[in-house]
Amino acid sequence: KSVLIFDSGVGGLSVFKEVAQVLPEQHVVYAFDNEAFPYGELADDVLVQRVCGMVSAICDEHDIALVIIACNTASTLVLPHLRSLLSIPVVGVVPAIKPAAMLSKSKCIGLLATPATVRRSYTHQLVKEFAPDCQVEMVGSTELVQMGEGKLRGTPVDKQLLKQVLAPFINKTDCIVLGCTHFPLLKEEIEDILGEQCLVIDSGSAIANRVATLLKEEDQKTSLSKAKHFVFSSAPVKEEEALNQELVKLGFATINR
Ligand code: DGN
Repeated sequence: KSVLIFDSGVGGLSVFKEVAQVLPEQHVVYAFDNEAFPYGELADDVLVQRVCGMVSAICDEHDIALVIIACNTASTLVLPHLRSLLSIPVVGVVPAIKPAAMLSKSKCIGLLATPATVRRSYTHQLVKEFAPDCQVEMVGSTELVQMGEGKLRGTPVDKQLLKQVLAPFINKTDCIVLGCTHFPLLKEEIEDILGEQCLVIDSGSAIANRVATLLKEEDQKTSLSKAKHFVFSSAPVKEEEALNQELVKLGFATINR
């Protein structure tokens, strides 16, 4: 049985890397909805339909033990719908507000996510529940999603633009949450700009541990094979050497377009 990791683009690969660390033998299917990318710009009802449609179709066709929605934009909206459709565990990735509030000394924290995640009532509820004593600076950016996609394809990161987007956090917050799975791909550059005094955290390793626990509870057998992982996209992707190399490096053997 496989674990399905789903995102609108390649951001979910940041979650895959964490899962592969904890469960190196686990067979993974990675699917991305490049036809509807970027999710941060979609209407809520469109997003619910797309994610439910694509994920349930893949689960019907493949032997999937567990689904990870490796996208904060989708998770903060779609999880209840998806859980009512599927009979297997569905793990979502949502902003790590709780650990940030616990780690912050100054009680001034930041959330860097997509514009949609920053708007979601789910996100505001997280803040109310887990960071009531914190001032939370929220920045929604689609440019950074594009930057993460670009970096994985070999495009140099525009540090000037990154600095502009991060400006509300500079010398202000002592901990920021990467609330979009594309952003850990830019973690080094973000840390360089924010400096040592600001912790940069994401949900990746917590998700990987949660997945390991759930699989153990379900007593799923991991699929062992040399050619471990498969990739699916909702629309053909043009031949991209840098992306291909990255996928091969991560152990994806078959790329289905
Ligand atoms: N990677 C997605 C997230 O975590 O929110 C968003 C990417 C997008 O489509 N905007």
